[in-house]
Amino acid sequence: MKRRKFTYLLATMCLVAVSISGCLKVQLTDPQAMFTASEDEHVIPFTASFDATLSYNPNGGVVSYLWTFGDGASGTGPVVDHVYQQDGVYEVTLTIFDAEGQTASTSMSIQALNPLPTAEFSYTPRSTMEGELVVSASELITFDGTNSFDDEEVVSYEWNFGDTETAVGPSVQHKYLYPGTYNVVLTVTDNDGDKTTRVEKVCVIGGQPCYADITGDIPWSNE
Ligand SMILES: [Ca+2]
Ligand SMILES: [Ca+2]
Repeated sequence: MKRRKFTYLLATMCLVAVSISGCLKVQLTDPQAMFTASEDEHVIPFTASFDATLSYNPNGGVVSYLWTFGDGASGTGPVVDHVYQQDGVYEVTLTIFDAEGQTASTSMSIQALNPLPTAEFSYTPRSTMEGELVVSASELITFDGTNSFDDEEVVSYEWNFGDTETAVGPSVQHKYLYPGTYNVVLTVTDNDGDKTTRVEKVCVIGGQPCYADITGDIPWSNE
């Protein structure tokens, strides 16, 4: 009975000791690095603002903030701005320092997105008939996509003329054999492999060739 009481007392003492040391251990001594970003995904170029004022140090203030933006640039201070000029995925790292030289770090990924290319094209010769742009069957039409553009470079131009025929190149020629309305599709690809498509209806009429400078007074339009 006495022995049991002693065991109980010993266990209680151990528990108390563990709680005391546990309490001492729980006391935070390390600084904690934290930050927020105004943008974590955006089309370039863009400015991202980073705010580390949530960071704290239990033993006094944070004395300095060091940032690396993942693209070779760095900065200091609790709040910083950085401009991303090139697309890619960047790792932003914040390191904070306290007065005793202790440090803490944290990181975040920033996605800087590639701007998509823009597809534009025109075609000649063409005429206006009853307010509609038309081209003639059996006439050689030039499709020109050179007004397409990108923030860097358009590297390919693919054409689908809507009559099962296709072509490749910035400026191409095509002849429609039969009258009708065709969807011409130009797909441009930029140097990052991103694509944009433009679709335009082309109205093909039978009869003789007509030219872009003839508007409204072509013989068969007055019938
Ligand atoms: Ca790019
Ligand atoms: Ca681009």
